[in-house]
Amino acid sequence: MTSIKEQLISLEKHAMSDLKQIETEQGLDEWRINYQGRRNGQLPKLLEELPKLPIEDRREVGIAANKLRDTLEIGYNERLQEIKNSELQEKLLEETIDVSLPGRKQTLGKLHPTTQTIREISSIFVNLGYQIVDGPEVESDYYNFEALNIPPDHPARDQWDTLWLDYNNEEGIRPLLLRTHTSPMQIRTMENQEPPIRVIVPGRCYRHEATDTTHESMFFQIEGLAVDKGITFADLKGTLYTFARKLFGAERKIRFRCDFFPFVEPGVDMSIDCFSCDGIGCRVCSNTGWIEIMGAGMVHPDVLKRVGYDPDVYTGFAFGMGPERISMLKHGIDDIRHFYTNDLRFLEQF
Ligand code: FA5
Repeated sequence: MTSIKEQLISLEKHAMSDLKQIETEQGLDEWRINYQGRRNGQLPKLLEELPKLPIEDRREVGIAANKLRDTLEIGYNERLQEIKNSELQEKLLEETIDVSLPGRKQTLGKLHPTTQTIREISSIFVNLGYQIVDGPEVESDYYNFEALNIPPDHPARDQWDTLWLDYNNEEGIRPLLLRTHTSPMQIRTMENQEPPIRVIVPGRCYRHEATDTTHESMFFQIEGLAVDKGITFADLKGTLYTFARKLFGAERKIRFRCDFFPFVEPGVDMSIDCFSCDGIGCRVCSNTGWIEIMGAGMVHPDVLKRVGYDPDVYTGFAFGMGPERISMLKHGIDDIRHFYTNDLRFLEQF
């Protein structure tokens, strides 16, 4: 029968060779339980035989057993360290940053195409001596309609249907609305300053629209107003021709036609020949060959009187244009709805 001493030597040999194969901390714990575990560990089990030994052998075997326990403990700790180091090494390798790789491209935001067009149009008028002013998008019935010669029940209200809001203050309930055009700012400007006036007003407008290729329910307008002594229809035409030539180039055709707006007399609409079909007629221009870009006219004498100006002394012209339609013309965009669907494939082109 092999002696306990020999069994201790064999146990050490096996334990140390097993230890070398272990690659994980969990494996290492299992190894420790197998050899040193209090209940069924191989070393404690062997030592249960110790009391059966003759007294003179016990001391020697006890020393050898303690030595083995230390060896196993040291082996365990060394292997644990090795495993931890190799895990760390792997982690470091995984997390290594290759500094020679090119960086990730950052996409830069830019101005919306409508904003770009508004700025371009505004700068043309600023160079002609116009001032840029701003006005409220939530308007009263008075400024949006009545002061512009559109009393309740006037048929012109039908084409400018919008969203209404009730505003309750000390004077009672006052109807407010989302403005349908920037023309209310004609009144507000004239109420606030004396002629000479040269202003443009860019801003959002709202209408109850069945949207199509050229109509949105939220869109922008740029209003223009010039009031002074001796302003005539020739000034209106001259100013708008100059503007159109600056913006579109001399080759684009321009057309004025009579139109009706209750707050001007006479009234006109100004159109540009269709960019898409060069005036032949297509889906974009509803087969007319022309795209209307603005309404204009001489400020109605009743409007001047309402703000306290003497129409025998002062005259003026006003115009209102849609920058989205102008953007469509300039860039060959065939549907106004692209502007506000937030599709980056569209927006990134500008
Ligand atoms: C008006 O809104 C008048 N206030 C313009 C005006 C001002 C006339 C001063 C005389 C004097 P109109 O409804 O035609 O008119 O609109 C003017 C321009 O706004 C149109 O030519 C078009 O370019 C743009 N526009 C009108 N409705 C829409 C819409 N639903 N979607 C996009 N653009 C529009």
